[in-house]
Amino acid sequence: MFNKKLVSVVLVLVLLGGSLLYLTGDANAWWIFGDDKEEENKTYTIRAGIGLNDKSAQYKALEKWKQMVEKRSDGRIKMELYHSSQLGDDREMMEALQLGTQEVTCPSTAPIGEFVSEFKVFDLPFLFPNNETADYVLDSKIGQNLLKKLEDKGMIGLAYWENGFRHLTNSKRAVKTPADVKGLKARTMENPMHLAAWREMGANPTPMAFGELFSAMQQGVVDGQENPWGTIYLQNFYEVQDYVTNTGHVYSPFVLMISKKFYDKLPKDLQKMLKETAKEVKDYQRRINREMNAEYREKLKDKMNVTILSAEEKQPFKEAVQPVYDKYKDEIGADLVESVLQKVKEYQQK
Ligand code: KDG
Repeated sequence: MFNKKLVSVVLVLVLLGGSLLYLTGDANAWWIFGDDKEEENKTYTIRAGIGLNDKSAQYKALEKWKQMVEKRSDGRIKMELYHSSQLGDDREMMEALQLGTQEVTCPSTAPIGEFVSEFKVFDLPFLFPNNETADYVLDSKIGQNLLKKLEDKGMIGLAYWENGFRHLTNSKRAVKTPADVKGLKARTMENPMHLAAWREMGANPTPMAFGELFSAMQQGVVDGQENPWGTIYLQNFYEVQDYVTNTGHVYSPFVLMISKKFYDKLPKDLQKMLKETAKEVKDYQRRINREMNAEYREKLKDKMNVTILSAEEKQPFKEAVQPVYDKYKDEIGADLVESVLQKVKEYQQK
C-alpha cells in the first residue's frame, strides 16, 4: 500500500517535471521546485577582450555596455574589459569562447569566416558602397540568420558593431593605381579572400595577428597594411607608415559575441538583458565610430601623405579584384552571395 503511494508520487513528480521542461523548453525550469533563490543571488564575471586599444570606438562602446549591464543586472554581472590583444588575437579569443575560458569578444568578420564559412560573404571586396547599405544588410534577416549560425560553433552572436571601411597604408610610395601596389608586402587579416584580393592587385600579402602588426611594420617585415582611419591614427600606425590611400576596398563589420558555454549557464532574464543591451549599444558604437573615422581621416593629413581617390579612380581597383567573387562564390554558398548582392541592390534602389 505504502509503496504504491510512493511510486505514484514519484511518477507524478517526474511527469510534472517532464511537462514543464517540454512546455518551457527551458533546462532551468526546475526553479519551480525551489532553487531560483540560489540563481538570483549568483554573480557572474564577464571578461571581454578586443585587439584595438582603449582609445577606439570599439572600446568606448564596450565601456558603455559594461555600465548598462552592471546596472541592469543589479550587480549580478561584473564586466572586466581587456584591450590591445591582452587576452589574445581575434582567432584565439574566439577559440577561448568555444572552450568557455573567456566570455566575450568582438572580432572582425574576416577571421570568423574560418569558423563559419558563410561569414566570408561580408568580406567580399567592394561589396558595400557605403555605411548605410552595410547597416541595411547586416540588420536584415540575412545578417541575423548568419549570427545564429555561430551557435553551432559554441558562440552566440549578439549584434553587429562596426570596424569600418579599410584603407591601405604603406611605407614605400603613394598608391594611386593598382600598379603602385605591385610587390608591396601587405599584412592582411587571417582570411583567404583578403589574401586573394591583394594578390589580384599584385601585392605580396601575408596574414598576421593584429597584435604583431605594429612591430612588423616597424621592422620592415611588412611594407603596409589596411585598416579604417580611426585605427590608423589611434594605433599610431602613421609613425611607421608614410602613405595612405582611401582604397575603401572592404567594409569590416564587428560581431559582438559571447561564449555559448557561459551564456547557457545564465538565468533567462540575464540572457535577455545581454542581448537587448548589446543591440542598444550597437547604434551608439556605429555612430561614434563614423564620427571618429571622419575626424581622424582629417587629422592624418598632418601626419601622412594622404591620397584621396575619386570614384572613377577606384574603378581599376574594383576591376582588379573581381575574380575573387568567382573564386569564392561556391565556398561561401552561391545562393547566399546572390541574396546579399540582391539586398545591396535593393537598398540602392530605395
Ligand atoms: O578588436 C578588433 C581587432 O582585434 C581586429 O579585428 C582589428 O581590423 C582589425 C585587424 O586588422 O586585425
